[in-house]
Amino acid sequence: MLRFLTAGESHGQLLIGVIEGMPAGLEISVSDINSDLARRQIGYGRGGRMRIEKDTAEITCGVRWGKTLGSPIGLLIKNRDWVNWTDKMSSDPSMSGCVPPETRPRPGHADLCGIIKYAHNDVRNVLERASARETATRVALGAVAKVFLRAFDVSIISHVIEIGGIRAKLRNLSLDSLSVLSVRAEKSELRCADKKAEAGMKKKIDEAKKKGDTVGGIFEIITTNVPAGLGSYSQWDSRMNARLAYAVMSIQAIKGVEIGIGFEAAARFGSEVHDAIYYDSSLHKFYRKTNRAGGIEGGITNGENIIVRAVMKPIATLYSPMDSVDVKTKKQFKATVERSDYCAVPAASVVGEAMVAIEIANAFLGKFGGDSMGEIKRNYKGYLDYIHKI
Ligand code: EPS
Repeated sequence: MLRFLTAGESHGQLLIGVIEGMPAGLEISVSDINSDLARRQIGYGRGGRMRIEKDTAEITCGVRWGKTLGSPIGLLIKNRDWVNWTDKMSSDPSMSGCVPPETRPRPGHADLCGIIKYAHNDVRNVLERASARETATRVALGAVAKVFLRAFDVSIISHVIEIGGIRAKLRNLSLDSLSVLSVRAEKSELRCADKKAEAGMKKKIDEAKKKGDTVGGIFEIITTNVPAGLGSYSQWDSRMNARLAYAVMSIQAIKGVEIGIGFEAAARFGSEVHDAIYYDSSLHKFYRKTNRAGGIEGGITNGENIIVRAVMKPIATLYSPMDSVDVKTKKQFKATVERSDYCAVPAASVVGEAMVAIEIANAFLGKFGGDSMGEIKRNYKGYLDYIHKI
């Protein structure tokens, strides 16, 4: 089983991640991780913090001479902004009270619920960990899962399909055009493959910025070459759709997740929702001409691409803040203004890739598991041989 933990505050010294369950013998280099960390930082509409940080990871444990040992892999990412926060975020009790507490919670953030729950009197004690800065660690750990999946030719791409109500027109892409989609998304400042929509989205972000407001959107994650048979209907928490939804829903600011056509299924006839089954005898393969199920039926992958979409709400920190209540005086005030982004949907799509990678790698290891890459490759080959003989 693959599992991971992250630790670290947004303006603390560093972010830490540990992933356990990766087999021995996987070749991994820090550049595999750093390229995804850089992708997470890009995006039109991001705030000042991304000009300070240049996220890079150090692999501190679990890898020797470029190969995993089979032991937990530890990663750390230093926060460059820490130099501006050393006293304010110090663990040293003598620094206590060096800045006054933040007492005006921002609607939509964890601020108020967090101070109630943990009995804090300073919103900073909540927002530091609730911040989406934590997703840098997830992306780093997800990059390890992606490297693992790549060894089995499974790849994951993402792109932004909507920001501030402006929608890209790119549905129902075939496998051939997926690579075009990915190249276009990687070139776009908004990770959007539709140039016209991208221009409209930028205008929306500019409008939000002018008003001191923020905008959200929708991104899509497509995983290709996943074998049929991951996940199971046999228990609620084995279902692949449920596992992916949980993983993606856990990303900060995500308010909804769809698999395949998702919510659209509500308005269609069954014949317009399900994917008819065909068999290609030359390839010894079952296939579909449509993929409305998003690659999952009965909680099990069916061999088609896995399609997950997620809705990100607009970021909760507004430069024109909403009404709030000072938790100390109970007087009505405007919420605290923290430096933040106007739109972080492109970054969230990279985080989505990481969470999907971890969950699919987890299911893959559950089915073909072994302690070394060689063992898993043997198991996987045996399964593919079986599938071709069905
Ligand atoms: C983030 C770092 C943060 C924010 C953003 C994500 O930096 P700072 O708070 O120092 O400006 O840009 O965090 C939030 C949106 C949030 O709600 O906390 C990052 O590294 O992604």
